[in-house]
Amino acid sequence: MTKTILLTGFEPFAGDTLNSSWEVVRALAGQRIGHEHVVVSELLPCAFDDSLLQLNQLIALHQPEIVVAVGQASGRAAFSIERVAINLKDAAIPDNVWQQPVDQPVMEDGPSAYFSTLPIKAIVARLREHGIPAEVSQSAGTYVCNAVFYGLMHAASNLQRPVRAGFVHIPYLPEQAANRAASPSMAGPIIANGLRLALSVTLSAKQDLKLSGGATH
Ligand code: PCA
Repeated sequence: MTKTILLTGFEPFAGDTLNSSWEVVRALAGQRIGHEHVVVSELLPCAFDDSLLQLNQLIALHQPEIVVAVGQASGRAAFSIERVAINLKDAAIPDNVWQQPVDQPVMEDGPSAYFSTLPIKAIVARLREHGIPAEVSQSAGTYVCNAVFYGLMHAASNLQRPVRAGFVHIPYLPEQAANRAASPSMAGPIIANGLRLALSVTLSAKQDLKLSGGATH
């Protein structure tokens, strides 16, 4: 029986017409990873409340064994494998339904933070081996991506069956960066390959590698 890997990407936001996360995630729909896992790709709205509602419905519907939420991080030049989701919404810009929460919890009475259960160091190492820029990121921000990451880890920690889950921020696609001076980007096929590698490491790594992935600031 095939097992499901749920990959999510976001709709465009902040006036953009593209979101690299959805462009790449949808390109991976139906692909097989390893012998028995298949990718299901789903789109999330860039809206604080609806994204979490939909994510929970998708987890119930697809019963995935692994969930990786993917978001676009403008200004970042590398794959950012996120380490920690915090229980905080502090939106610098409104979401797509004009909500702009400031200093509110993602979940009342939730823990302050959840850690990714993906093998984040092993993923960074594998991507680098393949010549793809990657780093551990210590913050997914305080906007919709962090809220989805937090809600995902909360959901995963409350399921009966074990589900490994985490969040990956990716750069702009070149076509998004073309009209923005000095904006970093990464070609779609490279990002897609990086996501496939991240998923296959997640399937094979029983535990994470003890490699330095820290930051001094
Ligand atoms: N990036 C935003 C929200 C949606 C997306 O792709 C973020 O980093 O919060």
